[in-house]
Amino acid sequence: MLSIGIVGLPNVGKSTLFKALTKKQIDISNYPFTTIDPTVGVVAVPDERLDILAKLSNSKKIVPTAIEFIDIAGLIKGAAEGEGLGNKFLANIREADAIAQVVRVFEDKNITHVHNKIDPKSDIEVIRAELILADLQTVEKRLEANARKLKSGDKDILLEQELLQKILDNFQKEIPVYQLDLNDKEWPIVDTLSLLTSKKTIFVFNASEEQVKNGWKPTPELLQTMGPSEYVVLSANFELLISEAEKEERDLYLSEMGLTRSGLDELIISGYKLLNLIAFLTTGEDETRAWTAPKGAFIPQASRAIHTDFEKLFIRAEVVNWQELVKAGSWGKARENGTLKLVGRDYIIQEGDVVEIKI
Ligand SMILES: Nc1nc2c(ncn2[C@@H]2O[C@H](COP(=O)(O)OP(=O)(O)OP(=O)(O)O)[C@@H](O)[C@H]2O)c(=O)[nH]1
Ligand SMILES: [Mg+2]
Repeated sequence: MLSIGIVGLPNVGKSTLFKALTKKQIDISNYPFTTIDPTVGVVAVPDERLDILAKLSNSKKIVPTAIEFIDIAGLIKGAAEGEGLGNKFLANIREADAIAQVVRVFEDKNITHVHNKIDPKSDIEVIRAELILADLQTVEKRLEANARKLKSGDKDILLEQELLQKILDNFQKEIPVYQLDLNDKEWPIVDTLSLLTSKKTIFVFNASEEQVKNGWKPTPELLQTMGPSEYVVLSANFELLISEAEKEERDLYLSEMGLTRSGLDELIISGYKLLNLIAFLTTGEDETRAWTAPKGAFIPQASRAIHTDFEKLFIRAEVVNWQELVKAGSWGKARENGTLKLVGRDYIIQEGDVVEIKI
């Protein structure tokens, strides 16, 4: 399951955001391997296609894909050195696929800001410095371990040492790994290090309702500090409020704010985009379900999401775009009108494909 670790300074609204997210918590029983931990929440990925397809197939249940969010305590200067238990908290997000960094932009005299000043740029830089410091230790350890092996003259180790040195040089300039332009040989090495700064980052600007209504946006200078990443602007308090409201009430609140969907939905969708993921679907009487695959994946690889053996056992699949299936009205009619296709192992799965895998 896709997982996203929430980081940020203390008191910026991380737990408020997390609480709002987990209010959307789905029936965990559909995900038997999820650890039940108060700081880990499994959240359904909003997908209106599921309801439409479920109606068409008369499905007994709907299973959306899910994202796991991990809430950790606020990071402060020195977190990487163990200040404020930072080290322990950072370890909780080492395995996450991405990071959501909550940045405070709302003003509120009653809520202390650790630096007594609302300054998103500086906040981003402080967190970045802490993540870099934590990674620095990892990279230095690997460099040392490799140095001992280097005597054997192994080419792979040599390549790795060069890469590690490049990462260190960039750390000196406060540049996180996700901003580096690395090649296809280098990224797999980076992956073995589980670095915090190699994870793609979504910035979540926690604004007041007023700021959201007025269309608050990061300045060009702030955008530059963030580097290539996704961002969303939301009010964590407002998101918590509407996550507790009934649907009609929620729609009313949203339209009053001039929004078409909630900031949380926006965040989840950004996560998919950031990580280059697509959703494909299966539908039948038992269930209509969404699955996640990397963009550009061949269908056997994508079908691993359904069952790990499917990649090996895959023979062929029937595939139809979900809208075509709805237009046709049934699987059989889509086959007749030619929108449903029989594909082999070389088919690249597309967003919104409805599939039936033959093994
Ligand atoms: N005015 C305002 N207050 C907010 C907003 N979001 C969070 N807060 C308040 O800020 C305080 C801290 O919020 P938390 O969500 O606990 O912050 P946190 O980032 O999890 O803090 P730590 O866990 O200590 O690092 C709470 O009193 C929240 O009610 C917001 O959008 N507007
Ligand atoms: Mg918290």
